[in-house]
Amino acid sequence: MILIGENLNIMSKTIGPALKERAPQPIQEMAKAESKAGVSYLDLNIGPARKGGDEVMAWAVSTIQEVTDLPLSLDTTNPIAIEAGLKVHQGKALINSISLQPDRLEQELPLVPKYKASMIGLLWGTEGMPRDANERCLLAVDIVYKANELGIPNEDIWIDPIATPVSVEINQVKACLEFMSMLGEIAPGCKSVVGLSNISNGTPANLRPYLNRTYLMMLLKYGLYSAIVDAFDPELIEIAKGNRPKLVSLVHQVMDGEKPDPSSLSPEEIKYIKTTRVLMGETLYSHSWLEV
Ligand code: THG
Repeated sequence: MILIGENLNIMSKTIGPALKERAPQPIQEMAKAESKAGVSYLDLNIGPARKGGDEVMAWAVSTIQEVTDLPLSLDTTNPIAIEAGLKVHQGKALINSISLQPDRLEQELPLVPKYKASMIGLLWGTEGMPRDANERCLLAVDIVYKANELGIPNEDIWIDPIATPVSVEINQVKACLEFMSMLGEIAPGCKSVVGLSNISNGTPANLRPYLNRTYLMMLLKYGLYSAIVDAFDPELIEIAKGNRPKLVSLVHQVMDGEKPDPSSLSPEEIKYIKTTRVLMGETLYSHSWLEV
């Protein structure tokens, strides 16, 4: 599967100030470190960037592409900044993201064919966050239809069902999985992408990787194509590269309702089983879910 590194992010303690001060070094170091970790795209998240977003984006894209050949995922809600980034980007960029708000669609959708880019279709509608898998389907059909009208082929549309924190709403975590199982039928040929770290937002830092990795394995059951990830979680990268087949099949067994014999399992495997049950909504989430 395709991995998109999330670490070039305005929220980060090193990257935020570097973007503001136009300091190339921390940004180039991060880009090189993410490339070395094995991701295929670099997400460049400059936040809403309402003022001067175009200059920051153009500068950051050029700065990053001086040290890596990887394509970038241009992550901001400011359409002017997106276009400024596309203008200087070498190779095929990924626009992150285009949602279904009419003004955003109108401004941003034409950028996809104009710059021969691909796009993340974010399933966020006029009424905000979709409530369940069915609302996600309606939004997906809508965005694919509107993109196709402009000549954008399905292979250039990466659908993002929006992953939400497990500590906030377990039903949304389940809805995102359920939607993934339906995507292939409602939008054949489209790709899929999930912001994996969202799932563990607000949970203890040392436990976040268990949630991120487990949700990844669960989404893989439904053929997830790509994910925006912490490039510096080596175990997550191994899972994504297909190097943990036994663990992945264990998680899938639990999803199918099987009850593996605990005496045959390692303590590490038991942690993943517990986490799978939390993300399925079978066990209530608490910050100490691995202890119970
Ligand atoms: N879908 C799409 N784009 C997205 C998201 C998505 N872009 C933003 C986000 N979600 C994915 N990127 C991140 C980046 C960082 C973190 C989570 C998601 C994160 N960072 C740590 C924190 O905030 O605690 C550490 C920050 C740091 O580096 O210091 O959790 O869903 N299309």
